Amino acid sequence: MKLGIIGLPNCGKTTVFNALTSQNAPVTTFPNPLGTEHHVGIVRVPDARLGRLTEMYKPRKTTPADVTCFDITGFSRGISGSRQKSAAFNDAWDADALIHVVRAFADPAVVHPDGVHPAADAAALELELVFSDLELVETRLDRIAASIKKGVGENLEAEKAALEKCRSQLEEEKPLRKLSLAGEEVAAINSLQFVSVKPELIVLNVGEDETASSATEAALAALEDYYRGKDARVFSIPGKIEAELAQLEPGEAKLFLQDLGIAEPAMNLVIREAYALLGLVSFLTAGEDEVKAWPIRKGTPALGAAGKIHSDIERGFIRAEVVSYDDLIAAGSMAKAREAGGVRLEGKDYVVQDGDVINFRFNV
Ligand SMILES: Nc1nc2c(ncn2[C@@H]2O[C@H](COP(=O)(O)OP(=O)(O)O)[C@@H](O)[C@H]2O)c(=O)[nH]1
Ligand SMILES: [Mg+2]
Repeated sequence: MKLGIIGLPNCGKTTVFNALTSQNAPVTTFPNPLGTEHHVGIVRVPDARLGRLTEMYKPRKTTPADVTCFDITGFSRGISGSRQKSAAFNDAWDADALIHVVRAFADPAVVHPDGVHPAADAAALELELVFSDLELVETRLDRIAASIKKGVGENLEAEKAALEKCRSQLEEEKPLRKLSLAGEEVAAINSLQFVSVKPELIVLNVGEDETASSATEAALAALEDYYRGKDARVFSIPGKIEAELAQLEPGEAKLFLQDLGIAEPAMNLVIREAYALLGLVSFLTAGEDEVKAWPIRKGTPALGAAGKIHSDIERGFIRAEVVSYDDLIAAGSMAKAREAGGVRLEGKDYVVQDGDVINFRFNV
């Protein structure tokens, strides 16, 4: 599952990418006109449960769940009407969910053509996504009309009906994300590379001295107003500080946060929300060797979860021994949880829940 970062030039996409991935990809004060950078990184999902299990098991290794993230360059005002649009739109289409960075920081050293107007900037980029999708719809509808005219369009009616629904939605400047289509309608248009359909999370990138200012409050309110009913949540983070924080050793980062009186980086919340936005939950495995969180799609059965660990475990699956994280912590140890009857034996169809601590029994 992949997160793509989008936003207008110089809004802080690469900065947010660095904060998410602890990388140190180069940031620029001038947008790269060629838009050729394409940073890819791994986002580790912060999970306090891993800390508690690590205290309990003292494993050699602790491994958080992770997802891939990439930094998409090339979006700008008017891009949907230009020929160079393909790379950025393809990248956005390739993502399973989008993080849309919106600039709020004022820094005059960082070029911003028409001044900093977060809600207007966000709306401008959303419109590019909508226009690009509308163009896809219209091109496809033209082809379908031509086929029907030639008498070879009899099996295109379902697709045509679905596309017409999409067209009215997009003509109202609304993203396809909010349009509810029936299963067969979705299937009929699945091959079109729509981008406004992607789940989206908005990150307002605020200046380091602006985290609680009235300007930030106003920008957040304006963004929330714009996104009301569009099914996208809005967060604010001081991107530059978060990127610097992500560069520190864990010990140093902890001290830094203590000095600021903050429990955890603002980015952690964004990451957890993005993880949920991708439709992912974590099951946990715990032993002396390793404590680990495994990302699975919500609704995955035990057999599928077993396959995440190893195809042998899936193939030789016998039972899953499952205890919820809360029951394990309440009991104090696996042995005590077992005594208390908190450990269940589940079959291959059991739907794995977020925070299930699982030991698979298998035979190969
Ligand atoms: N002062 C300040 N500068 C920032 C912040 N976020 C990004 N920048 C600067 O803005 C410029 C553009 O950021 P970058 O991440 O490269 O933007 P991108 O074009 O969207 O990838 C760089 O010089 C960053 O250091 C921020 O929160 N505060
Ligand atoms: Mg960049």
